[in-house]
Amino acid sequence: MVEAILDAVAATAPEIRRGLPGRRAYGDEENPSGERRLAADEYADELLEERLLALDAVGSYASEERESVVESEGRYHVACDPLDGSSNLKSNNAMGTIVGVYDEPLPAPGRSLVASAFVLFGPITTMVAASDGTVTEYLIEATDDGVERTVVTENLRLPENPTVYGFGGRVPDWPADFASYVEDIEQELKLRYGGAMIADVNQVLTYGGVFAYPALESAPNGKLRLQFEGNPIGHIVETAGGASSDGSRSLLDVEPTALHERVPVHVGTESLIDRLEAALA
Ligand code: P6P
Repeated sequence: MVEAILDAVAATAPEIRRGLPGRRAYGDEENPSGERRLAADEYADELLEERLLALDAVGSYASEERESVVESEGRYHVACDPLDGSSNLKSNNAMGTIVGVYDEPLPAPGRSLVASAFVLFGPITTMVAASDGTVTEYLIEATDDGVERTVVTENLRLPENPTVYGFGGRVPDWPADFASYVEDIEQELKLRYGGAMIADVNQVLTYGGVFAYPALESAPNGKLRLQFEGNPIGHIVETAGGASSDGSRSLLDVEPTALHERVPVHVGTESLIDRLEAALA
């Protein structure tokens, strides 16, 4: 059942990627988080809604682009960021799709995730998926016979020694306690920040380190959404042997209150997340 959901997301990826070149313009509407919506955002959202709700396993579909949940009959509840980092389309940088498969109606706690995945539209298209306690990386290719999902990394784990960091928000908008944490980290690691969470998190999964879109003075809950970004990415990083935090607890332990609520997101090598929580305590 869960595999069918991951298969559908993988099968839709090449079609989303092929649709990007002609959809770089902003539409007239904003998403429920008040962000301008690209034609590509709408396109990816409509494709994923259609493909996922067609599955017997899917009982509801929600996305960053829609105000409310679309109900159906199946067991699992899917939360999507159809095109995370879509503002990178104009500059031709990486972006992709985030999916969380919850076993409870949305908004749901991260602990009810049975699978999480992101598709990364980089130089090649890959999918990183956490399910059954392990993280797997796949190559996604469109072939004459359809879409192939080939395992390239089994039991993906963060490296022992961290190398990279990437922090969102503007430096003057960082609270003093986070800024002091950054002063230490930037002495130790290399900056890797590209404006699409999943591309930056994939650097952390590959090289070890920490990604954060923290609480800001102007936005105490940060920018990223718990249901569509924080929970699935936190689930993937924790399953890969790392840690996640909203600043004081695992993202998966944050009790949800609203479908589009924002949460400060910090994910990466466990020792770096421990140091972050000590700095914000
Ligand atoms: P900023 C993309 O819009 C996103 O939701 C995340 O993918 C990314 O980490 C963040 O926002 C980028 O935000 O403020 O750097 O443009």
